[in-house]
Amino acid sequence: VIDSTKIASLRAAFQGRLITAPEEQAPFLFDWRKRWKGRALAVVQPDTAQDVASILRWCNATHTPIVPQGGNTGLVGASTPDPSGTAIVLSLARLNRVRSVDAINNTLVAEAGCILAQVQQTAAAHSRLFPLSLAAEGSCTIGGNLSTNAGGVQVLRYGNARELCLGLEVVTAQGELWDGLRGLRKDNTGYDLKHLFIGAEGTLGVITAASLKLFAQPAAQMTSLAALRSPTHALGLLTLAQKHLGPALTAFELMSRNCIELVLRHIPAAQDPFSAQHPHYVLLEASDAEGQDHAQARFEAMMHEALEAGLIDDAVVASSLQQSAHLWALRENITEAQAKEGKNIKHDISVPISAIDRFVEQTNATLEQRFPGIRMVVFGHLGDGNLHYNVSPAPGVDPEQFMQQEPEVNAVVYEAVARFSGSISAEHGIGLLKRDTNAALKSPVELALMQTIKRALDPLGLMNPGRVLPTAESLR
Ligand code: FAD
Ligand code: 2HG
Ligand code: ZN
Repeated sequence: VIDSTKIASLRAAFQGRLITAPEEQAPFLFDWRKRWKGRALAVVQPDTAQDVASILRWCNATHTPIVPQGGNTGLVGASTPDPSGTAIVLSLARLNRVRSVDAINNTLVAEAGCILAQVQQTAAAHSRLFPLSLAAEGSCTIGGNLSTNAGGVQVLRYGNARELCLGLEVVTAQGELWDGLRGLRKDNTGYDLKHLFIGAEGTLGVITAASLKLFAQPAAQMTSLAALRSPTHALGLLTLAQKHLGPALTAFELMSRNCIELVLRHIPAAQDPFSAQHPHYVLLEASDAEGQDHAQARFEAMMHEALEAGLIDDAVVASSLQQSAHLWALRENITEAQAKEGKNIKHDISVPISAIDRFVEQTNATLEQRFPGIRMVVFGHLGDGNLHYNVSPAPGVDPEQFMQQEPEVNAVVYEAVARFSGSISAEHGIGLLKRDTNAALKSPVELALMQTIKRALDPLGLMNPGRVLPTAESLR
């Protein structure tokens, strides 16, 4: 039951855009995978950080839970409300201004609702690079990227969202505005508070703006798709590429054949550049500071050695921006294609890079034996030791029945992750999807420290309740 008195009082406290009509609220209530559907008291779209602060003060006074939302592209069920209808969705979409660019300091201050692609374009307009890059960049926001500590395809060279942030502006759970937008590379003045809010998935406060690091744009780039036999060969290629290219190696993405098949089936413009099929592929990108000839000579020397050493069976090297975009499309459309294929189970694991081939070999074997015909849709950021170790049902298997096996599939994968001293969430976060598994795997000391931080910053438990950490109720 929607509380109309409460909505009237929110409307009075906040003069901005308030969405209460069910058809207008709908896109804010579902997650990208359409896995979680909730209800909200209202969707609130403030224009300024001061508006955010006044909304949070109202939420404190009325004990109303808050679900911050950026582009709603998160994959772990953290950006949509629960079915109770008691929370507000706080959409940051209208806080979308780039406040300043300092090309000498190599910094850019963006509001939380800026779309990632908009920030990349603004940096490029100043001949600078903002290197965070992921397939959702046309709709995800800087606030969401920082709140999930997003990774993407260039972490290998530039680090994840945390490493790209120098300062934050935050509205605390109590509704105070903290201006921590310092653009400093060095600042040892006590606890580094921004790191509490980065990766917190909206459970500690609301990010309203960020000071971001910019870099020099590369003078030239080389993109190649290499076909190879196994993840072990891919590790050999990674070592070789790092030896030849050092920090110029900016992306190293692994894909199993099933990934390419899904993209070819569901993405109309996609084309297989090879005439034969191969078990695995690696998309490599090198970014060179010196220019095209230098880039090409170094890259081709490396690929030649890889062929000679039998690490790769075939390769295409893009000779135009358009060809490079086609190769990247095979990689960037896997998530979309797997969703079009139907229900699937996702894992976003990391293990030490040196163990990745053994992890894949052993875990594939167990899953294929336990779930005959299961399709391993394995891809991701091999250079970071992070794989999207996803699975789709065998053709013909009822999707609902397959999803009922999720706990069993997860148990196999997470046992292997533990055996290889890995993580169950490398870059997507915990949200609702992995909350209880994470709580079971963390040491009691680590979990208690997290709960202490949560209680200190959000004593009423209003910030994105039930996400990341179990609530008292869910533990009962
Ligand atoms: P949302 O989904 O809206 O929110 C995510 C979390 O952040 C929620 O907990 C929300 O409450 C919180 N939040 C949002 N804004 C704020 C704020 N201003 N203050 C406080 N909390 C806030 N992720 C990767 O890491 N790497 C990838 O390569 C990658 N590729 C993807 C590809 C596709 C096709 C899709 C659909 C998703 C992909 N993701 C990837 C996941 C997702 O895009 C990222 O997690 C992204 O950072 C989420 O940004 P968002 O603005 O959509 O956040
Ligand atoms: C990617 O690397 C994303 O493309 C999405 O992190 C992963 O679909 C997924 O599981
Ligand atoms: Zn990823």
